Amino acid sequence: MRAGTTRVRLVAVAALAAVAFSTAACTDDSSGGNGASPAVSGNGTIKPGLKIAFLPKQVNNPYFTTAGNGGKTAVGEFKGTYSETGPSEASASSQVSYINTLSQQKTDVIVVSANDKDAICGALNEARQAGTKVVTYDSDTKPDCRDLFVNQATAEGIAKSQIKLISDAVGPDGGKIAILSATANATNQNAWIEMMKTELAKPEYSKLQLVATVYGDDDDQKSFTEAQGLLAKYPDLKGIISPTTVGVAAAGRYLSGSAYKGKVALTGLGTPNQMRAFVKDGTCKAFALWNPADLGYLAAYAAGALASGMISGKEGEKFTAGKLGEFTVGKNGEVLLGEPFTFNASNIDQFNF
Ligand code: RAM
Repeated sequence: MRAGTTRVRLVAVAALAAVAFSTAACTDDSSGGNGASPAVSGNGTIKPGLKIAFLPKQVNNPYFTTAGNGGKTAVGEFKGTYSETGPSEASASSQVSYINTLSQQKTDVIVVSANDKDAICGALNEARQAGTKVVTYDSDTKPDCRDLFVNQATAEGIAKSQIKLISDAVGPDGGKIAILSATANATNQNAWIEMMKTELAKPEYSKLQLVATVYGDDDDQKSFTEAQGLLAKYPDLKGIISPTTVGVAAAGRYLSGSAYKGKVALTGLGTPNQMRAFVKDGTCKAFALWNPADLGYLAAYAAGALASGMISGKEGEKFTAGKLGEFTVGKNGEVLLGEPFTFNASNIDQFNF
């Protein structure tokens, strides 16, 4: 894991250093097929013709559209067939029927961001028994329902960045803060929130008091209403952390149109395109994310390597993910993309996703 992690970090740092942020500068990166990147790992070649289906938490979310475009590019490079399908709501069991259909269609790999770590396990394991491989990306299931998890960043890394960002934005006097999350079952947000609580227990954050965690369900309107509700209940709130691209944009919209603009700090995990206006008008000084296109691209290569028998999900296995380079499977079948990146007024205009 170490070597792989270091390599991944180098790749991430290199990607972030230049205008590049790799595919970040492109809104649609789906040309595929003409890539210079060989679909090769240390252990063979990805088979052409694989059917790779992306199943995001929900389809009407720009974050997942960008991730899917990265996946489509990768699948094009190794001459497979890419598809995307999924629910319009990120509720716990909304993905089950899609998994069943994909399995019946003899999909080689389902690449899924799980709305619930347990609710889709039965369907995924049935699909696996029928010969489909399962890669989770973005939001994991229990490890025994999938072959690999492609993780965007460690929960510790994300939590540290979120707490540092809210602490800097609120200022040295600290005060009450709240979290506006996605759905109550989301594996990824729940892991991050748990680590944020650990981080908040550190002495340097003793002046920050987490008073509430609420859920906007990755629904724009519900997230807006929840942000409004937080301020109604805690008028002396000093900051909101929203570790979801849907939530942080909705909270930005609420705060920027309210008397709390510039008074209540906002940070979270957002896309530059959804947050640009709120950074420019002073509602949000800084927020974080990784490159969703790279996450999808890496997940697709992992899927291809898995379905070609080049890797099986065991710790220490290595594979090459096209332009992103070599990755190593870590503990619990986890592959790590890199570290979160911070966006602020000085760099946000370099990004378009
Ligand atoms: C939303 C989803 C996704 C999460 C991002 C940060 O788009 O909840 O799972 O990773 O936010």
